Amino acid sequence: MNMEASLTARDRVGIQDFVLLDNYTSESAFLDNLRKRSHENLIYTYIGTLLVSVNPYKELDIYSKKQMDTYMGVNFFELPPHIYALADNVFRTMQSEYNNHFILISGESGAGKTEASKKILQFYAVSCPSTKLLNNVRDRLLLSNPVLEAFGNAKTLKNDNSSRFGKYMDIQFDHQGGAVGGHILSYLLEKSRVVHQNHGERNFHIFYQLVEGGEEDLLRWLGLERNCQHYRYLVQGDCAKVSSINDKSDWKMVRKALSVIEFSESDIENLFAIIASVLHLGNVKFEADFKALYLSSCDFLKLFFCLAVQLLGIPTQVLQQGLTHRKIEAKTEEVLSPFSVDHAVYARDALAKAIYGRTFNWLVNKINESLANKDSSRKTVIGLLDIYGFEVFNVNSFEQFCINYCNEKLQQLFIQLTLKSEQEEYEMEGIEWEPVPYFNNKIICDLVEEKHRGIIALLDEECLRPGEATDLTLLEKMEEEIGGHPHFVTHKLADKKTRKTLERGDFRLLHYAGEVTYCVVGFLDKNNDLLYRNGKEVISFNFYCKKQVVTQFKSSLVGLTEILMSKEPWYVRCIKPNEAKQPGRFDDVLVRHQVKYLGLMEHLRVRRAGFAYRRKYDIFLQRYKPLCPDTWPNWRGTAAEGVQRLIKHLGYKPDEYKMGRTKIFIRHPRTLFATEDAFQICKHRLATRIQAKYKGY
Ligand code: AD9
Ligand code: MG
Repeated sequence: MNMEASLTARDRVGIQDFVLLDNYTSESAFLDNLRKRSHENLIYTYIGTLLVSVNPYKELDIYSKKQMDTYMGVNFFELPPHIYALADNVFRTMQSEYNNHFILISGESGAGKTEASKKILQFYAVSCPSTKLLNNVRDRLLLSNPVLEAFGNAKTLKNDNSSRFGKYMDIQFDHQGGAVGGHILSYLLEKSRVVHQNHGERNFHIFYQLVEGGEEDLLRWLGLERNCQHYRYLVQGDCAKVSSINDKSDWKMVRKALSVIEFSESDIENLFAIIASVLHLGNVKFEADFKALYLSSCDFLKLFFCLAVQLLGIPTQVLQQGLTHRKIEAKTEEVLSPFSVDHAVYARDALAKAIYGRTFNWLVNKINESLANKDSSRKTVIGLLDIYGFEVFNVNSFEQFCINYCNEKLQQLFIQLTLKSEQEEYEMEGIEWEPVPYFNNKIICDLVEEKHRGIIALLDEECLRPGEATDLTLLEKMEEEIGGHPHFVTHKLADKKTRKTLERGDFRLLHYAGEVTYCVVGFLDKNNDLLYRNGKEVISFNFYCKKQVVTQFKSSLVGLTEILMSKEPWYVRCIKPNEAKQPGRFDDVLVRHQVKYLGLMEHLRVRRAGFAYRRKYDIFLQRYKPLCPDTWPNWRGTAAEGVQRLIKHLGYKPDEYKMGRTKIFIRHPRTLFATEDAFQICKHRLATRIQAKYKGY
């Protein structure tokens, strides 16, 4: 190709790796490259080994089996960037180094995280060596997705298939690289959606799938009408039908998936009966007369009671009482006091949420049982993290607070692992280094989670003052304790101009990804997640030693961070090109904002100035020593000297590497790939020679 032609091609499709960008400190140049590529449907671009992915909002013909084969076992930078290249690279590193990895997929709501995680899983399912036995595991791993999405995803204003729970999935591999098992951890499901949806949003997909797709017999048995409009819990968002979603065919998929994952027919029946009972429960009405509260009699109620007796083993009378009366413990006796209608509605909704939440956990456990690997020999794992993305709506509540806090934590982990520790490592290893400044969001994480005076601590404290505390006293407490914090503002604290944008019951956080105004109404209640006492008895939960929701969530995120920190990280950063969910539209302002807060420019600078690969001297020497007659078969000096001798023999140029205190640092992956290729050839030769030698025996 002549120079001119290649320039034109580069002009048109941009470059594949931002590290090679001439003007690598310019945000506009970065954006230009992303825009060019995305207009050519080239949605993937690297920053070294990090993958940037721009949501195309249309099906692209790049995920075929043929494409998978193309990427399988090929060095990372030899082919155009692809999520399969990343998946393959992770897999091969795991195989050669026999250690554990995780892929952190991040980006805001609708950016393409869940799709990316599915592509990775599909790649492993197809590309890993398989036997008949493993095929089983493979199918289950793949089919766990539609089931969990049916029960844990929903249409929101941001995304027609928005994840409303966090998911971390370990895929376990044996020595030969076969996928032999898996394990899923789920994080804080947005249960409030079961009883309430904002305008333009839906309940969890499964409800609509059941009503639209459920077989006649099944619906009859469950007493359901084939009409979503009949169910209060399905119509609050006023958009039961969504053009991008086919509930009928999704239902078939879920049914099939459930049987492959080894749910028995009775498990499946019970599962749908519970879903139906939630719908019936939602239609229960209450009427008050002077002294008492009654359940308005209707068919739904009978059906709900009938299912409750069958499934949950709760006698009708207990349930009826639980929904209408509070039990008050006096000194020696218990007294029943009737609810107001509002209280009764609250108790009903709380019960529905609890039933659904329990069912979701049960589902995850069942899936885990089916994915569990029975063989106890040591495995290596690749973890996939796909959580709900950062989101900002017109009105943001407790749920957004938890989701955005979770994203804040993951951003902190990313900073910790890439920008911070990378630079600290150069310093520790004595490698000359010009520090790259970056925004550390620790200040926001602390604001939320600091002991005693962080928002979570204050929220919990208020939850422990029942009867006295309200959402507004929480707001006052926050104003008192953290009023001066640069990332926190309320109506009272704001200057004149900002005040106009805040209501009295609002507080605003300046997150790493932008400002979010939260309405404090409902915070205490949702954090308490209470069932009235009778309600608790009704589904015999062991609720009494329970921690508040957000504190539980905080500790589960600490647990997650520990799991991740023990593994080698890889990153996919997803970008949402426009708010309209449309193909071919690249909104510069929106994308620039994401490039900024995802820390991509800083990451690029560190990559540009830094080293793509590093290994401890002894590990490097152990692997590559056959490549040099001085180090093979045994090297008697120090590992560092051995490595020095080895790379001299291999002809490494001085600017291609640096020798640190304990590790060798290699600037470009291609240097290492060349060494690895030489090693593979050498290994092959050695094996042939050994075979020839022993042939006569
Ligand atoms: V959320 O935080 O769960 O609300 P995600 O998970 O980041 O969000 P998701 O993967 O669900 O977003 O993508 C949103 C939609 O974009 C999908 O339903 C697809 O319609 C579309 N999408 C995303 N990635 C791709 C892709 N690689 N190819 C085609 C895509 N369409
Ligand atoms: Mg998602």
